Amino acid sequence: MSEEIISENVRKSYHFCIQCAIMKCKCKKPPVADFVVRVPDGNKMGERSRRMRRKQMLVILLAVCMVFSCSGCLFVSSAEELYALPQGSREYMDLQKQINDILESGAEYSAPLSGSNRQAVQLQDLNGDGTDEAVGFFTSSGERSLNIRIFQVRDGKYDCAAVIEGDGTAIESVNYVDMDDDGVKEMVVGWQMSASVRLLTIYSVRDFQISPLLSTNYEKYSLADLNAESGKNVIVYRSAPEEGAPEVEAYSLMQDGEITSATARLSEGVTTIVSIKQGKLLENRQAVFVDSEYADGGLITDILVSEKPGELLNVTLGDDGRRSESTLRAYTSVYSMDINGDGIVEVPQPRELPAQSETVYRVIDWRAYRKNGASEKALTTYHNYSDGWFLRLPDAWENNLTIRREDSVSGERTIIFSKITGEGEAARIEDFLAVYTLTGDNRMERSQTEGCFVLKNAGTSIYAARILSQQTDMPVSQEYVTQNFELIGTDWTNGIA
Ligand SMILES: [Ca+2]
Ligand SMILES: [Ca+2]
Ligand SMILES: [Ca+2]
Repeated sequence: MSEEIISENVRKSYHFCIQCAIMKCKCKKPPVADFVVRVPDGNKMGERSRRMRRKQMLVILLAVCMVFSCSGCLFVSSAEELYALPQGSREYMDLQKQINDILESGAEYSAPLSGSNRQAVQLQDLNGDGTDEAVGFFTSSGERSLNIRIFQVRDGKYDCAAVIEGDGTAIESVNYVDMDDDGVKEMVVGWQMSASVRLLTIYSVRDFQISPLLSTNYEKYSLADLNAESGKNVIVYRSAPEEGAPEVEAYSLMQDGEITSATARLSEGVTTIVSIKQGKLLENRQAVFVDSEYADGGLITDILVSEKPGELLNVTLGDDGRRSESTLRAYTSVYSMDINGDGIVEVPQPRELPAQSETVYRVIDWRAYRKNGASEKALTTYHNYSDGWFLRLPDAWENNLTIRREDSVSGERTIIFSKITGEGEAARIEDFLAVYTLTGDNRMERSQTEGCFVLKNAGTSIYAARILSQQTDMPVSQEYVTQNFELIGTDWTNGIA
């Protein structure tokens, strides 16, 4: 931000009452926290700035709410207070009053249970006019008690423009997606009908006229964008019938307002879907990668593509059409992902290394797929889950690599990479690289001992390495290790709606 812009700003202090979760709360409870937001001067603020400010305040409020609701340190006493909107503008005060009226009439909030949109009141620009609508989720007494109210800003105030009513015990999830690219988002609502039955309904909300386009049972669903021709897709997953494989159905909304769909099957033996990701195949074509638990153990990946509306193919099913044999693996800690950031999703295929003891160590070959089901190795990693890091391995290490762990020193966990030649009694092991996870009080000193170099300093842990020897056919350098060492992130979202 330039000096000029900063000079136009004024600092405003907002008292944020954690006990009430309300900005500028006027309750008499002692103040718990204050924060300062830098906002443009009111006289110079355009409408866009005002909108940004309102959004900024709401984002901060929701972020703080999430922090406190996730940390187990809940000061707020009810959902009503948790989701109270900032009362800093006429529109929001008006919306808050309308919501209060709804709540005082006996309704309660009924926020979606899962997915990424879980607030009881959500802001979404449904009609693409640049102004957010507010979408509130409630349950009232009586039949069809679940209801979703859409509030639109008209003449500077929020009015209830449409209501979606539904049966069931809860709203399982909600998503907003413009399936036909007409500038108006469709609403995808999962209704929890009973403990085991879910109904997915896609609504058109064009001109705030509610029109159900489709209702279907589902176990899970995801949003995807498989090709330009079919717009954005809603993909529904249904559990397997008694014999056979789980069904997948991809829905597209065509320009004429009709829904078309296509079905495919996951592998026979799939029990539970654990991860759904969209990404590219080697041919640059978009695909959906579905990782599932398999039979009595292991993971299997099914890769789905759609070249045109009304078509859905599982490209990894084997010749017998029963299961995606090439992706089946016993090791279950890692799911398909874009491991090297090139947009292509790779499927992990663990490979056991020659062992030095009874403990088995594995590296992971990450395979990229083609539309015909063939695959190529993209790269190999060693994933150390217990210490939270992984290393991309050079191709030159592919043969003769062996790994062991040494944890004998307190506060120091070590993985040793070695070259192994010969077998059994005649095996010769030459260590060439050690990677340390240092956690003791003296971790900084240890990371600076001779030959040691720091890979990442993560606060309570320092990751460091030492080159132990140079083997002619297992090249290693400080530069290579530093550039190819990564911490395993905690944001491995599984993409399941
Ligand atoms: Ca709007
Ligand atoms: Ca649309
Ligand atoms: Ca990739």
